[in-house]
Amino acid sequence: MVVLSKPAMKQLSPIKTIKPTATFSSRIPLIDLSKPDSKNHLVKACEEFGFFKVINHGVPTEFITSLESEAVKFFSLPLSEKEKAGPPEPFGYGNKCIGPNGDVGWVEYLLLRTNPAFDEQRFASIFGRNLEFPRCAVDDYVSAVKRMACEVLELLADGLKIQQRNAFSKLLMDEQSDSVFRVNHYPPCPDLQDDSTKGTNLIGFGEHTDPQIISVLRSNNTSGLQISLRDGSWISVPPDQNSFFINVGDSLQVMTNGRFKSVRHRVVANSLKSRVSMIYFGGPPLSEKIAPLPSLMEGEDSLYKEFTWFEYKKSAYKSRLADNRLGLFEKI
Ligand code: GA4
Repeated sequence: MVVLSKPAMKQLSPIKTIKPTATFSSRIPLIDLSKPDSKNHLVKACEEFGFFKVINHGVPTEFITSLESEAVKFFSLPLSEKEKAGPPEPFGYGNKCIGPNGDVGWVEYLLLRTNPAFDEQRFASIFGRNLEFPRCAVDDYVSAVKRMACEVLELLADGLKIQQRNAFSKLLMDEQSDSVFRVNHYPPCPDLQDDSTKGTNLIGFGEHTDPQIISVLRSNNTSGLQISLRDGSWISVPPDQNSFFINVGDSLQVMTNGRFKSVRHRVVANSLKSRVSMIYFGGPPLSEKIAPLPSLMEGEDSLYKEFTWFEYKKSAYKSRLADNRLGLFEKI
């Protein structure tokens, strides 16, 4: 007799491998936030790449180094300790499994809410399970990064000549903003020796776009992040621990009626070094209607059906990582 475990395990696909063919690119837009013309460069970067690197960002170095060293400490704990903060539903500690639908990667992570309005749930998944993770280090880091994300969004609104400078940033500033913070650890991947896998690397985090408005990523000096260009080719992003990398998310694509494109990206595990990254995903309140800003339409029709962030998120959590989530919301 076959006994099925209860609840039945979701079918997990094996972790994919990839030939390390993408080349490092110097084409990635570099935005110096201290320069007066940065708004125009920002708009161009969002149109052409949906991705750029930011320097002179104003995030204090001590917030960055302190959170990174806490993350390294946490990921060095025995698995049984880390698992006290899991499984991620969706918040908490996760190992290899990403999201609820069978995606896997060579990664372990902590996923947290950032919003004090959800304080109960925010750290419950971690502190409630008796695990120490430095709440104030997360708060200091996230508030500084959120401030920078809002500055970028305001410069973008200026660059797009939107009258209301805070048209995008107010969604992140809202008390109910549904933003998320993620700390990822990609251990060095084992040497793959089978005939079919020799010379390949494991996928750390499979290709996807971020559903939110904007994502702000910072990593240690280990490579791994790759972005997809408009022609579908992939390039490797040279790591830079002193800078931030910013992604346009699906919601910003919709709010600009497709003028900005959310960027497909993925992480390939490194065979020699650990990669630690921290990402702030700035999202709107759940009840917010996500629609093109009227001033950006200039007589055009919206490319998208009307939906709220709650509806988009619900549908995202039914999808697989690599799916084109916006497809369901495009007008035909
Ligand atoms: C991708 C961006 C963020 O990391 C994330 C991810 C989320 C998760 O890991 O729980 C999702 C993924 C992300 C999009 C589709 C769904 C949900 C895993 C997944 C398969 C936290 C997010 O907001 O969306």
